[in-house]
Amino acid sequence: MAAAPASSIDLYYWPTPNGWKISIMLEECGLAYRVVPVNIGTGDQFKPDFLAISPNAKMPAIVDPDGPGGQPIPVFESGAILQYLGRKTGMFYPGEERARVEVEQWLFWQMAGLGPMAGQTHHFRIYAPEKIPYAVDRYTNETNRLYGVLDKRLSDREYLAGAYSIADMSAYPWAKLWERQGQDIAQFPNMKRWIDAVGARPAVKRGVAVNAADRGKYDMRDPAVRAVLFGQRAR
Ligand SMILES: N[C@@H](CCC(=O)N[C@@H](CS)C(=O)NCC(=O)O)C(=O)O
Repeated sequence: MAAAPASSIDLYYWPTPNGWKISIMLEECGLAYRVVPVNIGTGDQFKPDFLAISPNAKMPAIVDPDGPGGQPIPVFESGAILQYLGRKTGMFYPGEERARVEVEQWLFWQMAGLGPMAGQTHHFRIYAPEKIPYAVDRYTNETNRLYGVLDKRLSDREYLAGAYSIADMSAYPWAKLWERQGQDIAQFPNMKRWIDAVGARPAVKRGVAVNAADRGKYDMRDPAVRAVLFGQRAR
């Protein structure tokens, strides 16, 4: 493999929906980057070097060696990374205030709504050792409600903020997993059209394919993996 250029961005990454947001954006922008795998099933997220970059012990994170003032800058939280890369490149994150607010509303809707709720839906539907009907219903219903909001928003525009943007890149990786969230996509035809359109973009395909084989590196049923991912408390 050819060496990455000196200015390439380090992407701390594992192939999950939050990781894909950033691999997609880097591909969309044509930025040079080097993937640093963070195996969250075996605890790489708790290593001191990674915590110095991402104190919340979650990936994704980046280090841009060519940050403001030409100095390196670390960034964690996928929404903040998308905004940073959008500002850095001037791509997929418009500068005009009204257009920017459109993007930000839907970016934050994803960060605070769709992502966390769909994540809990995955947890209680797929990973929880016992199926707790109240929790399964609560999160499946909330995900369904959010899908309704997304579908309505997409009823009169192609993408969440009109033009394709970081808002779409944040929501697509979660929305494409609708089956795991117990949803029937036929109920949301505008959302389905949008999932197909975003998923057909070459950069999105490349972004989702980054280190895809790593997904098989651990088994969520393995008690050691479950202890790492689901047994966390303040350190
Ligand atoms: N709000 C964070 C969430 C990141 C997140 O939840 N990452 C998960 C994988 S999708 C992770 O690193 N999990 C490891 C852990 O929970 O220990 C973001 O959007 O960047």
